[in-house]
Amino acid sequence: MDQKKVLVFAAAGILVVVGAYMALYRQTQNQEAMPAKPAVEETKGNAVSKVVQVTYQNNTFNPKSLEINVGDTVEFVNKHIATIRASANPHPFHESFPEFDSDTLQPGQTYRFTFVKAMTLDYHNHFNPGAGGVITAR
Ligand SMILES: [Cu+2]
Repeated sequence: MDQKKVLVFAAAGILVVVGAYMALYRQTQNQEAMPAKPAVEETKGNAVSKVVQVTYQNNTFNPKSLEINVGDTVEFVNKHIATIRASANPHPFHESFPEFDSDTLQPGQTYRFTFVKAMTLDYHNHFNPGAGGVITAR
């Protein structure tokens, strides 16, 4: 084998190794680009549905009044020092919209609810019924 052939084989070998490395690298990058959990914005038809946060702290929902689009999700975050429960009015039986109920949320826990129809939801913290809020889905 002369020197020229050796060089050609070496070059071809390097190309194969580099090509394989790049293919693997690209695959890794694609995996990293995959979201670990559902994206905050998800497209449904033409509309973009959002996840909007409502926090609870110092016996207050924030924001107290919230307007969203049908299809949006509201995420309740308990930043309070005590257990809360977001429930539809009226207290104590929540009969205006019982399917909304967050059940018990410990401090730090969250509850997500997706509004699938246009409505106005008046709600409160079941463990402190004077603390309430309103969500309007259009
Ligand atoms: Cu209640």
